[in-house]
Amino acid sequence: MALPRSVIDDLIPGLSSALGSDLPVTSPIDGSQLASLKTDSAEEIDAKIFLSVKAFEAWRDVPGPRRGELVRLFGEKLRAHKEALATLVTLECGKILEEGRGEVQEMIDICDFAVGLSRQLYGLTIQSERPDHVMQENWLPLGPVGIISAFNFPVAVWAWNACLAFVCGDSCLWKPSEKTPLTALACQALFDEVAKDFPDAPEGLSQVIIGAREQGNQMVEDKRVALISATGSTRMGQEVGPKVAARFGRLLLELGGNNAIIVTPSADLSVAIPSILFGSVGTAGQRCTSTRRVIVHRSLFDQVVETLGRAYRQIAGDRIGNPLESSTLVGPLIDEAAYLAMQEAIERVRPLSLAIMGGSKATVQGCDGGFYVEPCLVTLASQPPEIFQETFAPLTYVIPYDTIEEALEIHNGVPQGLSSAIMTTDVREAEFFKRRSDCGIANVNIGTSGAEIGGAFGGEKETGGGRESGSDSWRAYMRRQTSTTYFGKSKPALAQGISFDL
Ligand code: UN1
Repeated sequence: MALPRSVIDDLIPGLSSALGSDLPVTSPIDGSQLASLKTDSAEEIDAKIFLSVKAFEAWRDVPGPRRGELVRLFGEKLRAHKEALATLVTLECGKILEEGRGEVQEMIDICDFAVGLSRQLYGLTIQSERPDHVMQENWLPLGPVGIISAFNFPVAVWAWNACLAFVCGDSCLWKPSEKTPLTALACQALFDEVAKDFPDAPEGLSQVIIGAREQGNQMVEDKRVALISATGSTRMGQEVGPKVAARFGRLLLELGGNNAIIVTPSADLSVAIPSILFGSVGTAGQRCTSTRRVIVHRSLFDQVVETLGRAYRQIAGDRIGNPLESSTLVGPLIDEAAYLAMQEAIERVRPLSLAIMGGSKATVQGCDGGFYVEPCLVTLASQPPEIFQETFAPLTYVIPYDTIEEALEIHNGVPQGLSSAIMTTDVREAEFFKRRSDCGIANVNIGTSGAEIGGAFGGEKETGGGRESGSDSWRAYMRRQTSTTYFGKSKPALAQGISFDL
């Protein structure tokens, strides 16, 4: 199947001005080059940050619902270009087209959410202890927001951040993964088309910075960027976090996960198995929410391993392939480095494992330059520290447990804390799990991946503590102000009953 490269020019009309020799962009489908871009120079980044400050200063005074209208129009634009953008997502990051569509849908959903939110950025009125005083809590626009996104959700995670930031009155600078800059340019072009007919939208409200670590770092270290929202590995977070903290900037981190599903004796396996399967091998295991560990009650261990094994064999049989083909369930890994990291992780755990199924390189006809793998299932007698590191690949460890307390101990025994799930029909077990799981997401009879945008998304421990997307995550993009007003006529009273008379 020839790659549908025409979507690149269709979605990025100004591509020629972004071309250069610095950054070759390849498709993980077959390793072929899609384009080569020039990266932004230090001066260009400086100018973009300057423009972002100017854009913020204008945009913050536009009424919230009007800001929401711009996001509504952007959502409409995305609806109109959903199929093309989904195709470009697949072309550039390799996820299957169905999931590419899902990702664009996630952008549309967050647009809708943000439009409603634009009329609901509520503050508080607070009872004052003094007569004729009123206290308020106001939420005010924050400033330019720097977004660093990862290759695996090249557009949705930006939209979670940007759409909330826009309705909150902020401008945005986006440094996409160097592996997926074309999808970023496509989103920027769609946004520009909407913004050009929207007189309230200042120039530079949304901008893209093309580059890698060095270019992202310039934004991270620049005091003018009020919030850095970064999605990626724990290692990246460890680098970015102290730099932003040192300049007293705001930080929102979405880092690695090591997500587990606990399968209890009362689990309905017709619910559990598909959830484990989608969580483990969906997106070729390249979601931060992917299922990395399955913690199974000893009474069901063999049955679960056997059933999963059958499904894995079926996938290895004929469902690994070109992600543009509708029969494919598992597309390629992003690149060779990802393939090697998976092999290394398998070798690390091999001496400790009971059995290893799959994990070999798969050949896909017509996609010779791509890195395709058979999903890998590793059974272990207990949880070793060798599996504490996140491996972005379809590599899942199955571990037995005897008591629910022990299951939670295994579950919480990793450094990350993003997503978790339990398969149970026992309400007591479910509630125990929700109270004890140390993750930001704790699902019952639902897998670890595929969260809806309405909830706050993020995790604890080495996942970084940030929350994005739904619920009250918008607060990260605004500054909180406490304001006390005295409307009396006599000498105002002091708080805490202090008298200070001349
Ligand atoms: C990510 O992998 O960085 O919950 C985000 C999910 C998706 C988002 C994943 N809605 O799996």
